[in-house]
Amino acid sequence: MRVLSDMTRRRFGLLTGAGLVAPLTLHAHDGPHLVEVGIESFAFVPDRLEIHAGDTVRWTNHDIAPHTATDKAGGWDTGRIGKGESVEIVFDAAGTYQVICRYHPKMTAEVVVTES
Ligand SMILES: [Cu+2]
Repeated sequence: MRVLSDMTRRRFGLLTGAGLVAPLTLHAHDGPHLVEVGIESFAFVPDRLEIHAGDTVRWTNHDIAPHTATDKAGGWDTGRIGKGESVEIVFDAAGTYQVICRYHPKMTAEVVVTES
């Protein structure tokens, strides 16, 4: 079992640096990327990501209802994301992560993290 604090970093609010938005497909690896996932109409958009270890995913909730992005296996969790809020997760470890919303378990996504 991975310890949450080792696995993830949570950052609320604005980024402290300029972030580049990565394409949502596999890319030549040229450093850590920031990948955006929207949560809208009770769905993760996109609902499948392919990223590299070290990349960050920023989950932004566009719904009125609060949501979470939660590793089904329990390794990481954004916690509650309110309307208009974002939470970032840094994926330090390779693996395939099944993602759900704790409040709405039918909301699913998959994050595939390959070695950087
Ligand atoms: Cu939800």
